[in-house]
Amino acid sequence: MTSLPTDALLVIDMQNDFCPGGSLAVEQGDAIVPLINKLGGQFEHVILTQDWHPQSHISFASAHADKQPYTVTEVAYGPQTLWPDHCLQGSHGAALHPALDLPHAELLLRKGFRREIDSYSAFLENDHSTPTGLAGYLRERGLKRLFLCGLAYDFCVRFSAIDGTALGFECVVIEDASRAVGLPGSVDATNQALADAGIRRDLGSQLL
Ligand code: VGL
Ligand code: ZN
Repeated sequence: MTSLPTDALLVIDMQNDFCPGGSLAVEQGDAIVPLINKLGGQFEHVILTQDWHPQSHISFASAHADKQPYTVTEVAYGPQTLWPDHCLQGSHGAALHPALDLPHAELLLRKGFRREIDSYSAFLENDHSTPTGLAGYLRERGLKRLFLCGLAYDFCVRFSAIDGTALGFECVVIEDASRAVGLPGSVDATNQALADAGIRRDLGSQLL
């Protein structure tokens, strides 16, 4: 495909901790790296996100008494899924996957750096009100249509696409360039939420 000067590829959280061997490994998380690299070559504008948590982050089960990873707890802004410690600021696990080859990426946006608020979405933190600044960046740069890929399909890709759409950007999720954590029901819920929001899912192999 020929991407427009107003298109951007948004590569979500392609980090070691979300790949096999990492603390919150997504099955086959690393298998999408070659396709993402190829897609990157088709876009003038590439933006990366990086999950970037401090010690004792609110999303870590270890930061709560008697809580296990992959359960849900109630925090000030509502329900929050708890995870193993992951993507600690400056750690190897938080680093981008070494085979990711997108040297022309224009922005690396870090999120989830406030101890008290998690951020799945690249636009709004999990309180649904604290902005990350990405919408302003895209608007100032005249970027209007986003192709989303990366990890994880059912969390950060999902909520980035939903919030991006609500904020006025046309979002397309590249399904074969994403992989899901796959908690019970999470993929079905994601497919439904994307459909309800009118968000198109496409195949990267079709875009190349
Ligand atoms: C993510 C769980 C916790 C993601 C980040 O990138 O989808 N999932 N932190
Ligand atoms: Zn996280």
